[in-house]
Amino acid sequence: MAVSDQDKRSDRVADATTAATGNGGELHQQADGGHPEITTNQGVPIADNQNSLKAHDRGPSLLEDFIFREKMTHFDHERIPERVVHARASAAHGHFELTESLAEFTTAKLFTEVGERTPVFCRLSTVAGSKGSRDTPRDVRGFATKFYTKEGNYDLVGNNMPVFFIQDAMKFPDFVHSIKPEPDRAYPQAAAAHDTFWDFISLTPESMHMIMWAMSDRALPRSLRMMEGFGVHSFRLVNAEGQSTFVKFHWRPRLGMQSLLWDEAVKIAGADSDFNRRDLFETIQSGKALPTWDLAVQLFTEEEADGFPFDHLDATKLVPEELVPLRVIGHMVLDRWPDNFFAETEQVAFCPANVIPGIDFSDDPLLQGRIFSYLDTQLIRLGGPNFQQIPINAPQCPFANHQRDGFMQMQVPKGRVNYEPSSLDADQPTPRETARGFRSFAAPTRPGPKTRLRPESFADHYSQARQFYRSQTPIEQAHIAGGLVFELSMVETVRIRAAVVGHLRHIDEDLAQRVATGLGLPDLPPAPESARPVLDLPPSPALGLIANMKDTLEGRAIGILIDDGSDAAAIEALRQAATAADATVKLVAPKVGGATLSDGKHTAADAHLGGAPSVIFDAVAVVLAAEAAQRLCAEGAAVDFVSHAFAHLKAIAVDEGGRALLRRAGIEADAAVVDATDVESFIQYAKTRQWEREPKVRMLP
Ligand code: HDD
Repeated sequence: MAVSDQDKRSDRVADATTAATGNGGELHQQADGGHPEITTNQGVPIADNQNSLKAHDRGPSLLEDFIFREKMTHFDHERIPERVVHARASAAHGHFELTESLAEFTTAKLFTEVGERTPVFCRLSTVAGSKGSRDTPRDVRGFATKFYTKEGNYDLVGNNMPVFFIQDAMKFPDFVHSIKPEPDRAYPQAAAAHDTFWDFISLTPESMHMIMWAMSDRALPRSLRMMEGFGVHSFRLVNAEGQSTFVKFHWRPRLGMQSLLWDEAVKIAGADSDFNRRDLFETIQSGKALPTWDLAVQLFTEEEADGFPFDHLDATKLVPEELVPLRVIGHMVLDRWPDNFFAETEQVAFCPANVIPGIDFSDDPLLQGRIFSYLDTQLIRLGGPNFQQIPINAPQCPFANHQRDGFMQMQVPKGRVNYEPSSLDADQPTPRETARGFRSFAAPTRPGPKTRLRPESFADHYSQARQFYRSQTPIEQAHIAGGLVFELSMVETVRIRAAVVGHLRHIDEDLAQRVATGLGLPDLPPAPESARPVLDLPPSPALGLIANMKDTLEGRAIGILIDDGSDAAAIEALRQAATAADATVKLVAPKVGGATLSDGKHTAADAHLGGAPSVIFDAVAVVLAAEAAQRLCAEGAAVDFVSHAFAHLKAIAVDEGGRALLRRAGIEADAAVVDATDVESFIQYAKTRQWEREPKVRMLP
């Protein structure tokens, strides 16, 4: 039966009210200022966007339907290749403000003009997973910042860990292949816990330092706002006299660091696979506890570097803060979510080769390879050489040259001169012989034969790994051991498990023993030969995570479980105290419509109990009337709400009803399980995890 004219009309009306803008072109505003008119990409008004053209009402579709073909063809081409690594990410706009000038060391205005605000776009990613993978795998996080400076775009493309798995870019494709899903079975997604990764690692001793970081809770950030960032490599700053100083960049979160527990991360993956993205979006929309990092630098000369007991050109080494202290020079605030995910977060193209006058590269062989790789990857990913013209990639300062044509050229250069030098057009861009232009630092090169040798100075693979492990608190050490036991338990080849434990013996015998015991290995495997004696470097407190957490609730979340009859005054007191401590509060109820509280008023819930388990909160409260408590004792999600909060070392506030739920969950209250009326204690406990509870709720290796 044909659709009636009446139906067609209402279809069209409904469509028009939600009309999109076509393909990013100008909106076709109605003369009366009403909604935009939907058109084809050629600007032809579309009369019916719901029905394709057919020979008759039940007849075959007609090839001449250019409106259908255009719409479908564009849809068929909507996807571009995802990044081979760092595909999953969230990003935001913001600014960087300089507070201390580095004019003594660099000509880069970004770092010399105090008070200057430079626009930035910052993309924070996981590494191994695909674009649609979960936010909370055990993984390194990418920390890429594009500074739109007055002297061109500067990209600082770092990670949330200061070292890397390999020393030479030549190994990068193998490393990435090994961590990605295995090529025959196409799993596991977003996980290092499988044979090929650990096979590669067991044969790559230089990775051991990074493995310590990756097995620590730094690989499980609670929020992208609560992790550090590092430029990793040494770069050069070059001043007006042409002198160079090495620099390492550090981003330090104003909210302090916070991490998830592994069991929590696993459960969050199911409860909210967009956990970190949602957190970033919601916080930027709210304008509170905005993502803010101080930018700090470590500066050292070539001569100082020559005296370090390691080679700073080796990206598996860090420069301890005790050796070269950090200087905070400014801060970055992210305060604007992108208007369109694809146009900005997906199409942004970072390149470590994007430096500006006054900043230059070091000879780190990992960095040298990156200088090539990123531009190359953008050419295939974004389809050709004009990707710089995409708004998110274009500089915000004037730019001009004679690069022409190519796929998707958006500019319309005028005139006959597309070369330089030229005498035909005096207005053509030419270099200016001023200090403004980029000039590479005139680093002396050593005479000698070409070689593929790794330098001797890169040969110590274990000393800094040991230093990292021994700088951790006992809890953090247990978590590293636990991470290793889990990961290696997922490795099917027993020989590989044993080989990794062999390497651990060089780092710390006790760690190796704990992991061997956790894996049920009958004997401690032999340690492979180490090219260098392993040094006992002094512990560095800066390497710890717990030591760098802040006792604050700012930017964190409290969940309050309520139901009909819950004590309205108690809920209000908790809410007020948490809000005063700068936390967000969500009311969780068995019905999302809410509950009628003790004061007879109906209160809407922020979340349904089934969709808001306690893993998504930093601390929880349970305020229940006796009858509701009895009901919820028979609801698994409610019992899990408290038992998981307890097992994840969170503070819990309960009234009588809440206590009934605790009893049902078999929880023996400790100091951080407080009465709901003791709001002050609850807020105090909620600021940190209850680490001392951990041995009672978890078998630590
Ligand atoms: Fe890389 C992406 C960080 C080594 C090759 N890398 C990428 C991103 C980050 C990093 C944050 C995502 C950028 C974005 O958000 O779009 N990569 C690092 C760090 C490294 C590192 C901190 C070591 C210190 N990377 C590295 C090496 C190579 C690459 C040695 C190759 C020689 N990285 C790439 C890439 C990617 C990339 C294949 C994938 C997508 C992209 O570049 O744009 O070119």
